[in-house]
Amino acid sequence: MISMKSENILVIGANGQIGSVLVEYLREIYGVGHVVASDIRQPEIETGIFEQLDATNAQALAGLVKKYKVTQIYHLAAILSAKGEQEPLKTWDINMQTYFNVLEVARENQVEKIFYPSSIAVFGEQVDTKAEQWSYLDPSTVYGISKVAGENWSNYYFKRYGMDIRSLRYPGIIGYQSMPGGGTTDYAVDIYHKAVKGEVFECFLKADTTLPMIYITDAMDATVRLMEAPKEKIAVRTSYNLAGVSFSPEEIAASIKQIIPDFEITYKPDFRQQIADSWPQLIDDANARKDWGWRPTYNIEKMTQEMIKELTKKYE
Ligand code: AKB
Repeated sequence: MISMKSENILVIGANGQIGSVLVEYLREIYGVGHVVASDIRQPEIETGIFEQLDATNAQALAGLVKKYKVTQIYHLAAILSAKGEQEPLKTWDINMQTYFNVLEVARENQVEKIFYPSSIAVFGEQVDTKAEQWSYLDPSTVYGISKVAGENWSNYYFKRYGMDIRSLRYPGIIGYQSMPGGGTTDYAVDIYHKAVKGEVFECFLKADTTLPMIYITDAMDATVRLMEAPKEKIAVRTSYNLAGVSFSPEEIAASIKQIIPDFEITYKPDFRQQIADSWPQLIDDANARKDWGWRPTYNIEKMTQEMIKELTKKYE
């Protein structure tokens, strides 16, 4: 059930893999004039209100929140796991500074709800195969460390100031609309583009590296479902585990071969293998299912069919 109350939503990091799809999804629900897209870069095409914003600049952020009487912020700007390892301290500064700005500007301006994306990168070596909601968090990347810190700050602002902050630990997100950048799960989008273009795909992970992933449609549904759930249903104020499908490069390649039989994959693992090895293979999302009715609808076959169908149209 979507609330009938009028919302003014600010999406930070709107040009990224999740942001570019989420903005359109939110505009369909809340109306084009009620969703302000913002990013440090100009978008290729503007489909509604866009504001250039460097989220490390708290004053500029406060200006937008006041200008548009913002009631909800989706804070999607972050440097991801693989890219973050190139410049650990810069990644920490950017990921944390932008989030502190969001928290403080939201507190000072009575923003009603915040969405904070966390990640399966919060888990580390202590989790063997399956991550439970309350598994130990010992992340191996600076991105993961920043997400654990962000989760705890969310909980702190909830407890101390009563702020309604909601969060999901996203697995790798697979979608045809946009490209990811700087993540360890990025291969699982790139592989479809190469397959549809008839190119050989060189995978930077080993054939049997199973990781948790989710199809973009399920990810959008989970995000808005969480944000629209009645406040009293949100029992986890750090971040909810979220599961879609888990698969390895050889499994996704096999599903592509069902449709494109001459598709070829080769393997050349790089530094991202170590990051992937530190992550769980499976996620237990029982709390999300119980608290606000989450259910994924895509398995690997359905996802592959849709990816190939949509990308074929794109490259025609
Ligand atoms: C990454 O690979 O860094 C992201 C993530 C799982 O958070 N896609």
